[in-house]
Amino acid sequence: MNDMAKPAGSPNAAVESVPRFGSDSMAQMLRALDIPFIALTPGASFRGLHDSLVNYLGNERPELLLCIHEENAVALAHGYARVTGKPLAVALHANVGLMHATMAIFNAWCDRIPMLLLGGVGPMDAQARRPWVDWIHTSSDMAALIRDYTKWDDQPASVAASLESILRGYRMTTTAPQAPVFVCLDAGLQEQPLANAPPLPSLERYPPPRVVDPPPSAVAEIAAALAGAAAPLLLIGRVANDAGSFARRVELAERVGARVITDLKTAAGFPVPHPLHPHPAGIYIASEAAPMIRDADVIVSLDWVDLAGSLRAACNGALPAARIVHCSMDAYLHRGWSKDYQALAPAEITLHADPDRLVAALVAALPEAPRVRPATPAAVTAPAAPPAASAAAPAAAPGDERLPIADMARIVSTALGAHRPSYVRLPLGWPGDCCRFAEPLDFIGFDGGGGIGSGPGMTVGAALALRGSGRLPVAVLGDGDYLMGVTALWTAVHYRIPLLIVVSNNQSFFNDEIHQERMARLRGRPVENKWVGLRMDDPAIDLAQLARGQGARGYGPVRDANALRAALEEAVRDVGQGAVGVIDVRVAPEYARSVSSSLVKHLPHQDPSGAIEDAANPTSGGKP
Ligand SMILES: Cc1ncc(C[n+]2csc(CCOP(=O)(O)OP(=O)(O)O)c2C)c(N)n1
Ligand SMILES: [Mg+2]
Repeated sequence: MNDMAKPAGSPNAAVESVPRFGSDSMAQMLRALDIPFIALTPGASFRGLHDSLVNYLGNERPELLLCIHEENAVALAHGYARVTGKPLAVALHANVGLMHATMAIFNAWCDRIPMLLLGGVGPMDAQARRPWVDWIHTSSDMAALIRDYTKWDDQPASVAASLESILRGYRMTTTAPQAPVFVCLDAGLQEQPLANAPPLPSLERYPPPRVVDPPPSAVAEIAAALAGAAAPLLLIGRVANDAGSFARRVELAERVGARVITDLKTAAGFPVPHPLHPHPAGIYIASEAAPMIRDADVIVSLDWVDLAGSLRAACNGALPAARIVHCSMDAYLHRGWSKDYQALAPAEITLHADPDRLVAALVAALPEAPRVRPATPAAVTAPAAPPAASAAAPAAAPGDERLPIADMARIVSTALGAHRPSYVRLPLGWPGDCCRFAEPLDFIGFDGGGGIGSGPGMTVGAALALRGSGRLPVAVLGDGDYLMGVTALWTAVHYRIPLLIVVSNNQSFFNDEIHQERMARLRGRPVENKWVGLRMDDPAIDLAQLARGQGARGYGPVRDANALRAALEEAVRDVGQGAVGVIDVRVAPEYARSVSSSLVKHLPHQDPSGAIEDAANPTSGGKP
């Protein structure tokens, strides 16, 4: 950490050199693994480890990142790994801290994110327990709370076994398919004095496993299928963020003339402005992109999230005619409790392999000269820059103006375009023409598990990873998401992590207004009641003030285009100088039609056909 970023009061490094307690050795193991940060909300069940990190390692590598809520601590690690592909550690207090963290762990699990979760527990020796509190904060199988959505867990019974567990957990979480792991450290072992510390396992003797390449026979078969295809299609899902892998995907698409679809559940994996990527990414398959699936003769899924659901949605419930290749290691994580593995995907060729290794192997196997590209689809002729915001604001009472969400999106995209924005999060309803991601990290992905409240924490983690990169970390968050995780801002301010949050503030958990409207329509009940129990008004919450209260800069509420432009200009300048900025933008409660219809069509029993068109959304009718 550089001095500018270091808050006052940080202890000096390397206070002692010989481990004297169990947790000194555990901390040393974390440093050996080169884990840069450990996010935490404090708790006595890991007071031994906490002391070792501060007073034995000197609060460096790993450095403590204090979070106000465990959910934010885990979300921070999630955002960090989204950018770097690398795990952070998170320390979680016995029973209650882990309970607070569960939703964020579920999000990270669904998103296949590496992270090393360290719990405190006990002392497991009941004779050593303090009255009351050590008993309510001890459980006999703490990991049971999260076992169904972690890759592995352990509760080692000696200091030496704890070191082995931490190492094993680290290797497992960083091995594909990645997911969080949990090592629960007995408070008694952490605080155990050591006459002779057990030796740290040597990392050279326990290296990470070699990555397995896809079998050459399968590569040859897929390459031949692609080369002979008239209308090949690539579905790019969970893939790596590095520039080389990104460029190889472009190379592959160009060599075989394959069209490409990306989505907003995963990070930017292909340049959206490319002629072979004709339609903007969405959370669901957009109606314009669906014919590409129906018309394809070979489809290659690179770990596409919910392959079966996407294919069915595009084909009105049927399966596409294409021959399908599905390259994913995800099946190794599938369990019974959570159904996040989605419907069973049809695929003539299924490969349990790293999708980027498959792309590299295919590029090597295919002829170099690009094939004649298919005619440029009409949608590609859309302008490179997002269209200007509409001049006319919707009719509203004086003093209660609100921007259409599409206008907010276009103003934000235009204002930030020159500042190398890295979008950490975009809300439902963000128009496709504002998602023209051209490079890795232009967009970082979604939350994995659909758990609201992760936005602020993930943004802080991503911004930490991007600090010093020259990129502007930006998240456009719903007001509900912002409010649930708002105390993550303090962590960003405290550790000098610049970032910009734009709150798409419709003063509502608006997503559910669409559902309530749908229910009312289907049941012939008053649609005008759809907002009851969902609107956050009377009093309106001052979102900018909540930012200022934590030492961040707060702007707004802004209600019109000019005020938004002015706030963005000021915020970009402030964030460039190291600030955490939050702009409260009052937006009209509406989503783009395609998003609204995607949401309602997934209500059970109402649209068995999975048809993409939907008429029942007058709120957004007529809007793009
Ligand atoms: C923890 C959690 N609680 C409830 C939900 C259900 N839910 C899905 S979207 C949503 C509304 C989110 O509100 P906001 O962030 O303001 O976005 P908006 O829909 O208003 O654009 C809710 C409550 C959820 N996904 N996660
Ligand atoms: Mg909202």
